[in-house]
Amino acid sequence: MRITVVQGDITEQDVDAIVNAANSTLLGGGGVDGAIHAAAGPKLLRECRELREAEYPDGLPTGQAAVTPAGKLPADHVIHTVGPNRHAGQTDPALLASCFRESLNRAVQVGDQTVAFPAVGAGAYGWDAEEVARVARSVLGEAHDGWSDLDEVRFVLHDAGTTEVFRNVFEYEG
Ligand code: AR6
Repeated sequence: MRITVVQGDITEQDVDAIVNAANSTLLGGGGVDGAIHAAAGPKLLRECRELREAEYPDGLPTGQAAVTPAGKLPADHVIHTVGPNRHAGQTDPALLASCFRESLNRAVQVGDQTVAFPAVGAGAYGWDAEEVARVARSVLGEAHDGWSDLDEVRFVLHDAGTTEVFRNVFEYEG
């Protein structure tokens, strides 16, 4: 599995799946979630509503991940995951690790081989970008069924500062 770090807009990535830093409603929001829904068009919101009604009537729990088609995006799927909200007292990094792990498990389940992640948790939910990068790196060091089928995990960071933080953690610290 190749791990790459790029600066850019995750909605433009030509990968099999992009991960959305969603909230438990699955009905959209600000940040990367808003950008993904805006670029994907109303079909994505319809898919999210159906998923919510069929499988998560009480909302997608923190640390879990669920897949929908990607509407107008170049990707095939959007994998929605809900990071822990530090501002709501969810400060356990194990929940953040679970977001990365479960997103990759979902990708493998639907046969996706290239997956792009944003800095889940590093915006509205209040996590330090370096901690997010370290948690992600640690999860990628785990071995799970099917993960060897993944070709590329790409971290797509919106701003130069966060990109630098991820580059340092992944490229210089291994
Ligand atoms: N491409 C890549 N990264 C982006 C993009 C983009 N187009 N837009 C923003 N980011 P956030 P969270 C970065 O707040 O902290 C939403 O309202 C951004 O700079 O999107 O997990 C949800 O609905 C930051 O580094 O996600 C939830 O309610 C990173 O994406 C809540 O925010 C994550 O920031 C989730 O908060």
